[in-house]
Amino acid sequence: MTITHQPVISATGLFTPPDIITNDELVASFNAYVDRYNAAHPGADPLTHSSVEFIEKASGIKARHVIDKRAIVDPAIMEPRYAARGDDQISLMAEIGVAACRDALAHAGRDIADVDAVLCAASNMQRAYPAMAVEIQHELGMTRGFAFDMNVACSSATFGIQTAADYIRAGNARSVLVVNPEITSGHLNWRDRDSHFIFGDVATAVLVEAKDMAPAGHWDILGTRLKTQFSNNIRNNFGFLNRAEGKGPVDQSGPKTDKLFVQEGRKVFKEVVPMVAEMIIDHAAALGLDPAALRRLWLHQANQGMNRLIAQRVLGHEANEDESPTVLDTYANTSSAGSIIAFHKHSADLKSGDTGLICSFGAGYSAGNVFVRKT
Ligand code: CO8
Repeated sequence: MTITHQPVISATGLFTPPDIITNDELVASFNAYVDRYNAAHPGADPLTHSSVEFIEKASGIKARHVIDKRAIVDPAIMEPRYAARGDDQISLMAEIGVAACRDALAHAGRDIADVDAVLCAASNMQRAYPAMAVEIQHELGMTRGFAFDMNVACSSATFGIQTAADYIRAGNARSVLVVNPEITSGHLNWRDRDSHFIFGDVATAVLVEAKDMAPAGHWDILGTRLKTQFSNNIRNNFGFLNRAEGKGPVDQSGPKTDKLFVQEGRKVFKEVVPMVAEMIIDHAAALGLDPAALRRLWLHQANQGMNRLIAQRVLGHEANEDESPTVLDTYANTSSAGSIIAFHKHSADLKSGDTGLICSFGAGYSAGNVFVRKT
């Protein structure tokens, strides 16, 4: 056997929490909260109802999975309640990350003893340290190798895949798990009409390996490219210096707080679509690929309209579901996991030689491309 330094995707894994909140349930609880708030604050500017029709039309989202829906849809609470765990128990983020990793390992037929590294790449970490990745490494039973956390918001998975691919190209690792546990319900403001419908919880994992050890049917990584460009249009000011700044803990008594997810959705839409379309077209040209000939685009799942426009610019025609599949309708925006869920659920039918693109974009701004070819 010849040892190679060519990175491939051997398999992906998915963990989907069983709880589902439909738009109808979400809007009913939001509107009940609004009525209560307005009754309790007669002198304040009244809050306005949300609407199922708006949510579906503006975003394409119909439902989302969450770890536990009870407190989220209770108009008296409107935020998740996940039981605190002792330091001797596995943390929630690690638990769902491990489930996704096990699924990826099973799909690849890979023994954990062969894995060299775990990168936990996600929008939020449950704690500062020890790293979630190290806990996941431990829970998976890895007795060697290394693990660390990285956060590039919605682009965490593609940044993780390039990092893993670079380790393989450099000969520093041969098998790397990139895991994306996204408990977005923790940092979504369920009381904010502009954004309460956007996110859902999930975990995905991608096993990136050297080609010579990969199972049959793996995906060659033809090229990766990353981009960042500073923007305040997607922001969350939650952080360890909040206390020092005298801003106290997260105040969720009202509908607005900058310690949770806040965005200028219209600006994001307008600025990110051209940035991403141009990046894909330039990168395809650099790899000698015709963008119009791409068999499938697994795009970041934030907004159906954004994906329609990006796919149209890249392919040169309006894309159908086969060319640019959607998981946004049932999962909502799952931050870094979105494009990986789309790939996981909609790649088995591709034939040897088919070429496609996994692409993410989001806060930072940040964007990442991973061109892949089915073997
Ligand atoms: N119900 C009814 N009406 C509403 C609602 C609602 N819920 N919300 C807003 N409206 C109204 C507004 O008041 C406005 O009314 P008017 O015209 O009278 O002023 C009208 O609807 C239009 O409002 P918008 O301009 O806000 O609506 P848009 O058509 O722009 O749609 C979207 C809003 C869906 C947010 C859209 O702009 C969008 O999806 N943009 C892209 C966003 C995006 O891609 N973001 C990516 C960020 S995610 C990321 O990077 C990860 C961050 C880390 C995750 C952390 C976990 C939480």
